Amino acid sequence: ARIVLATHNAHKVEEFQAIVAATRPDLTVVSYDGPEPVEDGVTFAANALIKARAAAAHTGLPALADDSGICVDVLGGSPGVFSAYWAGHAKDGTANLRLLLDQLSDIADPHRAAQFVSTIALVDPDGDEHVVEGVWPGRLATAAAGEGGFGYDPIFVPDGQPAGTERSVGEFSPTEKNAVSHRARAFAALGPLLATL
Ligand code: ITT
Repeated sequence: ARIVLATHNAHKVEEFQAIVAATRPDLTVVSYDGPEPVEDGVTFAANALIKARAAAAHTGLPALADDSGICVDVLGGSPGVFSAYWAGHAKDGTANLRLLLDQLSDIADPHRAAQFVSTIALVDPDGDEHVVEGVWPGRLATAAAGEGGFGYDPIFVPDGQPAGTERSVGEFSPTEKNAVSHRARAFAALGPLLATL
């Protein structure tokens, strides 16, 4: 089956292509270069639906959209839906992560808990709509490390790594990240819904 991926973020496209190839090779993911709707929702789900509806309407294909971000406990879940623009209007990943590190500069390790969240909307051209979520728990590092991935990856240290060997997602290979990321978890949660396409 063919499915359109409603994102203009090249990193997300790359990650979805890899996740789909590894877990659902029967699906063909088509990229979307149509109009970009205004993302004025206040939740990940609302924004994911806005993007998926626009792409489904424009292409006539089932559409997937991911709205995602980093949620820091001690900031009450921020940056959250504002992750892409945390340091201003430009989508400058380095400025965003620098600001977040500054905001946490007085916070000691046990209180640096954070999670990456990916919310995926699946919208059928007939109007069927579904929303699923994937969460990747961890904590914020005190300095950026690694060149891999995008956005906040260099300052996010996922849980579950043996003590003394902990790395940021910026230090993960794409294969490592795409096996366990918030995006991979959300995509896996779509499973049965994709079977019907
Ligand atoms: P589209 O709306 O076109 O999909 P976008 O980059 O604007 O692209 P979002 O509105 O969902 O997407 O913003 C997500 C932001 O959250 C993204 O720009 C990063 O700053 C951050 N983010 C999301 N997933 C991430 C990941 O896997 N690693 C690092 N940062 C991530």
